[in-house]
Amino acid sequence: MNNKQHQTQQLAERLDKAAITATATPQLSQDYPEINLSQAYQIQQASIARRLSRKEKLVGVKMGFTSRAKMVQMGVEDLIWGQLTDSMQLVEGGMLNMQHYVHPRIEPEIAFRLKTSLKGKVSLTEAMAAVDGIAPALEIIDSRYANFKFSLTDVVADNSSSSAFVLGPWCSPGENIANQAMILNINGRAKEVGSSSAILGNPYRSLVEAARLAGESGLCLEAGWTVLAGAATAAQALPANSHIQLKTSGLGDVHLYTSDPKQGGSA
Ligand code: OOG
Ligand code: MG
Repeated sequence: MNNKQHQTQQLAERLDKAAITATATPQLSQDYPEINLSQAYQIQQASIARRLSRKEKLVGVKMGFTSRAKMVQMGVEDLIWGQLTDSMQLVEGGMLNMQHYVHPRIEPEIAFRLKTSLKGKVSLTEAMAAVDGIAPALEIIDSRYANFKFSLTDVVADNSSSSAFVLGPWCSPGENIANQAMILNINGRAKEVGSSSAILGNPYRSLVEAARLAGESGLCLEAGWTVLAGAATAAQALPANSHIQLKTSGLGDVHLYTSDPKQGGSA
C-alpha cells in the first residue's frame, strides 16, 4: 500500500467511526487540502467496503445537489452521488432513533426501482425503460462534519451525507413524475413545498446522471436497486419526538416518526 492508499483507508475509517458513534469530525479538507475529487470517491468506496465487511448489502445509490434549492442551501454546485446499504433503509411509518445521528436533516425525494441494470452513458428513454417502480421517499442526511459544513470533496468522501431513507408505496413507472407537488410536513405543518420538476427538470434525468457518475467509478446500477433522485427542496433539520410526512399529488405519501432522544427507537 502506498502513502495515498494508506491515507484513503485511514480517512475512510475516521468517517465510518464518526457515523457509528454519531460524533462529528473536522472537515478532511482542512487537514488534507491535497485531496481531490477522485480520492474523495475512493475514500467513500473504502468506507462502504467497511460496511460491506460488517455484512451490510449494497441496495442502491443516491444523488445529491440535483435541485437548485439544495445547491443554494449547501453552497455546492456539482452533482454528487453516494451509496445506499440495506441497514440504511427504515420501515415506512417506523421510528428513527435520534441517538444514532449527529445532526440529521430530512429531504423530500423520489425513488426509482430498477428492473434492469444501467451502466455509463444511457439515454433518458433507456433510463425510463429500466424502471419498474417509482415511490415517494424521505432521505435522512447526516453530515459527519461539525456544523454540517463541508467542501465538495469532504461531502463526497462522507458518502454524500447518506444516512437513512424511507420508501413509500411503489407506483407504476407510467405515473407522471415530471411535475408532482411535494409537501414536507413536520408535525402537520408544511415546512417545504416544492415540485418534482425542481429535480433536474425531470427526476428521470437524475437516473441518467446516476448511471453516468457511478459508471465513472466502475459501478453498474443493478437490477433490483433503489436510486434516490435527490431532494426537490432544501433540507429541514429533523426534530426529535416528531411526525414527518411527505405528501405528493399523485404518488402517495411516506411517513416517519422520530424518537425521544433519551429513549431511542428502532433504527
Ligand atoms: C449532501 C447530500 C445532498 C440531496 O438530496 O441533494 C442530498 C448534503 O446536503 O449534506 O442528499
Ligand atoms: Mg438527498
